[in-house]
Amino acid sequence: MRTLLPVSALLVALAAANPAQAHAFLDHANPRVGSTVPTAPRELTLSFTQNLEPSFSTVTVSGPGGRVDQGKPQISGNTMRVGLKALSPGTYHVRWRALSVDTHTTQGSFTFKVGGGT
Ligand SMILES: [Cu+2]
Repeated sequence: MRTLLPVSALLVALAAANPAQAHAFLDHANPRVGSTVPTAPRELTLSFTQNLEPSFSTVTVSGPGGRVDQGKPQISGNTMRVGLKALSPGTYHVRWRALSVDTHTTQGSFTFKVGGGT
């Protein structure tokens, strides 16, 4: 019976340390994750589930011809925005890394496609 106590205490501690929105996860993006857009977007917007720490949050976008993002993203609250060069039709790979205000780092990637119109 003595060994059961520490285990249940640990479970309670884990549950308490893990509230519903513990980290900044990607909530939605524009262009949307996995989508095909008919015309080339001029910017990429990522919205997270938590506010971001601007200095350590980054995003890169690369496509058939290499990197197409215009460098440092603008970050405001839970939103990260980066300008895009003129995109030709093809598949684009987005890689983001976010430091949330609670100092946890998350990262992820997804693709979207710019249609050729034919
Ligand atoms: Cu967190």
